[in-house]
Amino acid sequence: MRWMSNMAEILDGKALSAVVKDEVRSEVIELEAKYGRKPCLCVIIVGENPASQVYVRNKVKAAAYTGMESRLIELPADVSEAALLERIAELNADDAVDGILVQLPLPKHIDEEKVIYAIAPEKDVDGFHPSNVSGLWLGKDCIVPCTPAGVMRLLDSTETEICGKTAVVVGRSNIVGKPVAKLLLDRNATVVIAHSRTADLASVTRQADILVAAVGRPGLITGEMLKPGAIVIDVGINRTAEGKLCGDVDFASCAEKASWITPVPGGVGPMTIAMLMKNTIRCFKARQ
Ligand code: L34
Repeated sequence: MRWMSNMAEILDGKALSAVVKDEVRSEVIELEAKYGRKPCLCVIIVGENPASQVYVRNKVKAAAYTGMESRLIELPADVSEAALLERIAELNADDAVDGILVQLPLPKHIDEEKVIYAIAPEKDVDGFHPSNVSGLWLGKDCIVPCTPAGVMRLLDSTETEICGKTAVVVGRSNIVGKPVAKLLLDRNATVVIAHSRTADLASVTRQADILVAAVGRPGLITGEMLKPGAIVIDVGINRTAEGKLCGDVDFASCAEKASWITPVPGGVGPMTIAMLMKNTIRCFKARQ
């Protein structure tokens, strides 16, 4: 219960991700006892994008923490599309592998869509394959992309009713904006999707009881664009010229208006990784 206060509570994604990873860790023990093997996640990284290297390292570390198996496949930036597709085909056929993730973005000479389509849907821990995307939109029980799943888990941790609330999602990407909007709709929120062409963004965001920012524009959302008491989830991960991480939300001004707010770093990023662990467990179970 919160009493009157001008400052938002911090929605601590790092702490919540630890809870989720501990859930997975217990489950890995049970699954190994039951099936005689551990879930196995395979992560492919192409090239040496420093941000991707950090994220992938965090994924492998998280897998190790949960006790599941993991493999890291590092391919050179000039690997051919055909060679990458061949590696994916091998992993699809490998019964010891439960989850396959190809870290995005890929070098320009590789067609990301082809790569995503090549991953067996039952091993698609990102939930990016069209068969999982269609499942999500048709209301099937299917693999939900990690970042959107993490956003929902963060919202649930506030124990706020979502049903009937107005949720504004700023951003319409296939990997965040669109799936988050669908998940909020499934919880009976009234959902608005705003984007770069939205006229008078502030008048839209001021309607939001729940605001999810996923556009990749540092500091786009400021306190004056919020309804007092809004829950603010910042999916942005932008790097300043000095290499500092910042979100799409101007934290200082928004923290004075919001009831809850995620920090960057330490908000959605760690939750993305924790939900990847959950998705790997899910794929493992479905393959048994
Ligand atoms: N295939 N590609 C695929 N799946 C994904 O789910 C991703 N994503 C996005 C980029 N490409 C992908 C990620 O893994 C973004 N993303 C991601 C994962 C982890 C973190 C951020 C983005 C993360 O760990 N963030 C930390 C800070 C890390 C740092 O210091 O740079 C945080 O506290 O926000």
